[in-house]
Amino acid sequence: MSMQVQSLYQKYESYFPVGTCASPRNLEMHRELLITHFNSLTAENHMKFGPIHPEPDAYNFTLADQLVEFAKQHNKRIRGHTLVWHNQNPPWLFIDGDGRPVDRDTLLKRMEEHIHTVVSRYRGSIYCWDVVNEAVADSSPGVLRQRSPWLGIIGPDFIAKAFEFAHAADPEALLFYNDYNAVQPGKRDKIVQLVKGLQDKGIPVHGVGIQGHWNLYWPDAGEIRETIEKYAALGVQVHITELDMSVFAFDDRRTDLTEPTSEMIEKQAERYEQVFALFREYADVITNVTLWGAADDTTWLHNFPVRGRINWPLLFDMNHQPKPALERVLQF
Ligand code: HXH
Repeated sequence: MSMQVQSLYQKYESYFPVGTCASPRNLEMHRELLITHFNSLTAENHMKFGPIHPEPDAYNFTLADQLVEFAKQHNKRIRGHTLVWHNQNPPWLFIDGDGRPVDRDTLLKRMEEHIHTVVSRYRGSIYCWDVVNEAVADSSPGVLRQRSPWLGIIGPDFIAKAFEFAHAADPEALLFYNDYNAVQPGKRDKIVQLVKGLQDKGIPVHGVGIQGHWNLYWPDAGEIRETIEKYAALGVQVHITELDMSVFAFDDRRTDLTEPTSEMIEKQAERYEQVFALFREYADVITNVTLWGAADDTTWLHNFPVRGRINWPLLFDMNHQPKPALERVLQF
């Protein structure tokens, strides 16, 4: 028995595509939800460097190909995620045969070969790429995150190089810089600085991805609005790339809740209503809104940032039924 609601992506057809992340597991478990409610898909993990390029001379395209096939069959677009990041890399990537760090030229060659291979393979199937993920520092003074082997070995131009390689491999693809805490004023201004710097050098960058890993208490809508305006002022598109609305404050350590409280569910509905209203207002710059999951039974937030803290951050519940948040997002 399942409640009938209108299709989410159809309701938003004149605003922006509405996406979710896909994994081999939820492609099966959430098959109907994916088909009915979302028209954009992002691989949660299997296009990342480690999973897709586990050995220097071996790629594993099986899962990525399956996603592309599913998307073709069901007429969904695909956001590619992600080419250059400091996490989920294969063990071989930054070292030579003797286990010593490789030099700049070697790593640039590896980056170029990887980007060329992956982006060309999906040319025409993947319409945009998160070329660089999470390269900006949170609170330390400089613009760039210091703890990244890409930065350490190549230097700060690793970002420009990644965008150039991606553009060469698929000149039609839209190229994004994607990050979390991207609405937090300090970090937001660094992202603006980064993108401006790329634009000044003539590097092809077409958009900023705002990972919407948000919660009931943060961020406030005014901060989101200001952020959208600042990125839009750069002349780039904005994607909301990884939206979920945790029912917990970030550092809440409680792991004993087995059901969300009714207050949480109501507050969450208000928050989703508020942010989607904002997204609609900026539909001329926001060209994709992607949730980081379809239903509450599979979300990375069950284990982040607190292991085993069950969370209920999405629009469909544990049984794949619409939540009050979904109804409010559809009500306008
Ligand atoms: C995203 N990172 C990734 O882009 C996505 O690929 C992945 O599937 C899920 C989330 C979000 C993230 C960023 C930093 C981070 C944790 C998650 O590191 C922190 C660790 C502790 C405290 C704060 C951030």
